[in-house]
Amino acid sequence: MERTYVMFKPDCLERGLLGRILSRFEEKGLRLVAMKMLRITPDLSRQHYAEHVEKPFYPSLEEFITASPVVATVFEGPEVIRVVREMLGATSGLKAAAGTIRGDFSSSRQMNLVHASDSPESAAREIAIYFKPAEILSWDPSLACWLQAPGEG
Ligand code: FUP
Repeated sequence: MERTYVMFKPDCLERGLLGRILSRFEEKGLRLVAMKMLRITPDLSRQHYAEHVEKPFYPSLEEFITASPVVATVFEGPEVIRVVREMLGATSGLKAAAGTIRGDFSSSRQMNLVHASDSPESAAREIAIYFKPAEILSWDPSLACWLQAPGEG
């Protein structure tokens, strides 16, 4: 069982797409184990995007990510890091395959609606930035037995 950090970015909230996009993860059977709404500050943005802070596009990225609230979540499931990245599609909405979230809803490289961790290391780092351990609620949905056969999870 893996966990991944998934963040619904300001464009997702501004465009009223939070419910529709969150539904895709629920419909897939991924387990929501943490959720909060917050406003990203410039400090938090530099922490989240540490690997991009020196890149030329960073100032514009910071302006975008701090412009409106985000919804921070953690999802749990087998291979969930890869599964969510595949559901999102390529970084740019212009390149993302039709049927993916970005392919269906975004036409931008920056305004690509949702962030998701790209490796177990970044998932651990990002979850720790946004959530205290006590804010992550492990639970067993009653329907779990109809989403996967015994031993598959
Ligand atoms: P991803 O892993 O798909 O979130 O994408 P990256 O880590 O490569 O980029 C982080 C964020 O920077 C992306 F959400 C989009 C943004 N970005 C730009 O705004 N301009 C660029 O040239 C590249 C990335």
